[in-house]
Amino acid sequence: MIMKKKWLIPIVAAAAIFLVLQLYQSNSNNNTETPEIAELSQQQQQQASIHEQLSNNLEEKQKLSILQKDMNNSDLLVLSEIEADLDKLISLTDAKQAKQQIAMLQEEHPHYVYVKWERDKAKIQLGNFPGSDSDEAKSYFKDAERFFIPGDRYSSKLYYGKDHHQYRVLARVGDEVKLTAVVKASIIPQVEDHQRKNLRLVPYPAEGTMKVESVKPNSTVDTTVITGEDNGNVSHYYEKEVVVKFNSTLTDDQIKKLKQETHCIRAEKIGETYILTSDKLSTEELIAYLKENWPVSFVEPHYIYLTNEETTATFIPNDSLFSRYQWNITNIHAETGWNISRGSEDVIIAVLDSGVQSNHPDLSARLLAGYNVNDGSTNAADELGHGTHVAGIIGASVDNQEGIAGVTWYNSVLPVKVLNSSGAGSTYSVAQGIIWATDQGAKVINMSLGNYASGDFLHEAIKYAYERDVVLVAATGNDNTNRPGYPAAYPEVFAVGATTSGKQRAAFSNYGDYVDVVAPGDSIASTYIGGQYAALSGTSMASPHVAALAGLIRSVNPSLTNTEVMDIMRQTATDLGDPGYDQYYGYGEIDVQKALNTAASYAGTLQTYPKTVKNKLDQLIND
Ligand SMILES: [Ca+2]
Ligand SMILES: [Ca+2]
Repeated sequence: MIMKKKWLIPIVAAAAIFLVLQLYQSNSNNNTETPEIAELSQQQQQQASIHEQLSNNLEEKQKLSILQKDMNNSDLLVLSEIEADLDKLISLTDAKQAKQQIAMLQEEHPHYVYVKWERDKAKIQLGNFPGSDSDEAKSYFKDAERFFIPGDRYSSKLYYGKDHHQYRVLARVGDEVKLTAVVKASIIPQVEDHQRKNLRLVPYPAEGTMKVESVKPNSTVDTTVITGEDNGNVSHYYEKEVVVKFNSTLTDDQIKKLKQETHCIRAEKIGETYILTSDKLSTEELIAYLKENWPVSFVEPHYIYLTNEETTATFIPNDSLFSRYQWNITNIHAETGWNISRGSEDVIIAVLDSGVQSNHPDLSARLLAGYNVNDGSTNAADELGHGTHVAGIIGASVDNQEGIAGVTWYNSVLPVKVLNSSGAGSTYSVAQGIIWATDQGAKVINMSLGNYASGDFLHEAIKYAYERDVVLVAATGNDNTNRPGYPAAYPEVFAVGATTSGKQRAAFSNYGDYVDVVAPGDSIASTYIGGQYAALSGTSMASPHVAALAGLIRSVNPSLTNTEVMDIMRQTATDLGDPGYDQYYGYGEIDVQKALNTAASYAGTLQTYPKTVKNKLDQLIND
């Protein structure tokens, strides 16, 4: 069957964009003159300054738009997950059961600060209602009450509670049950803070310090590529559905009239925008009717965003965010690859990062007890979010009706905390982490981190792992530069750049002759701290796709050596960009299905045959 991945049209709360712009403006750097420029004539000075500003502006604008997209998509992700959670709750008609489920939901996802479940006269309310005393919050509650037809959904604009956090009121109407919830929108500021550092929009730990990816800013514009995905395929939309915004707030009577006249079977309100679904009128008829009879500020089809890729899928997991957001899984042909292998818990993938949230409901089942290199403890809790996101891409529980699907179903994930809460760590701590993970039996190590300085001690640790048959995978960095970053550029390490859903190199992705392959790294949906989900961009997000593939390969054929695993990933990649190997895409984008097919039947090539035999002899001798 043909399956298409779709991004819902990002209906973005205007407030969120405003917030980003505000913060951006207030943080923008005042460029100080360099002595060199000061000696030039005033006119030259002005020109140079304008040129520099333009370059910086373009680079910043691009990164800012990536940041904005990540924030918007993270908000959409969280909203979608909330929809799935509320859909589950609304099917519960027994009050006692509902109470249990709501309590569990609040424990796993603390952002559900208040949930009300009503059926006839039975009413359950759990949690606090922040900002309930504000007129704004009250008006949203009143607004929510106006949605009463089964199938109706309501989602308010974001508002600030007294604690200065943002909240949103949501309502769902089922056949018998009505649900109202208040959800803390903590993901937006978290992702903003995180990605401003990650994409180097704010100054970040100095060079020489290991950090989340290589982040030296690059001010040249000539090598900048524009991502192609914005020009993507937008010609598909939901039938009998429109997105409409009115010039003024509708009264109760007006809403009633509107629903009647459009034969509305479902109304969804997001901020000030409605999505109306009719059981009779076509999209065109709905648009014509609304334009003619109502003061609309805009009305348009409810577009479905599709990636260019269509593939024969044999399995669609039921994870609530999968079909809408996880184009990355489809682009690398993981679903079809899962017919060959879904991984093995015996093959351990270590994640050297900021730690991992050990009790995330979509991740905990895959996690081994971690290690914190900074203090030698077993506490590898993630304060930053980065490591939890990376780990989810590798191994979030698949087909559990929750959140996202990882690339592997069963491989064990070993959290090794080598970065502190600010996302920085030393070359020494990364080296220690590599040695520790190797000694623990990790068969694959993912390193979504790096810098531009090569250290002997780090290289020694890399060699230590490499000689012990570990596959080492690392991100190239986010500066659109060909300056080699480490550990990615070490010859023993498999270097990964990032692609978009349209299979273009991501605008920020570093390149060079050390790049092995590329993998999805643009607004990737994954697990996030606080039992949440976030969409993040970066080569940090690309690398774990490849680490997961290495884990799957070693699960389907444990006799392969690390060099054979790397060869298979290179040889089976889909060539992109200029024909053959090139410095932007390496050997191309990984293909899980092809790689696993090859791995399953791999008997060694002529070149690697002697090594394979030696490896097997060594194994026999050691056994
Ligand atoms: Ca899941
Ligand atoms: Ca190529």
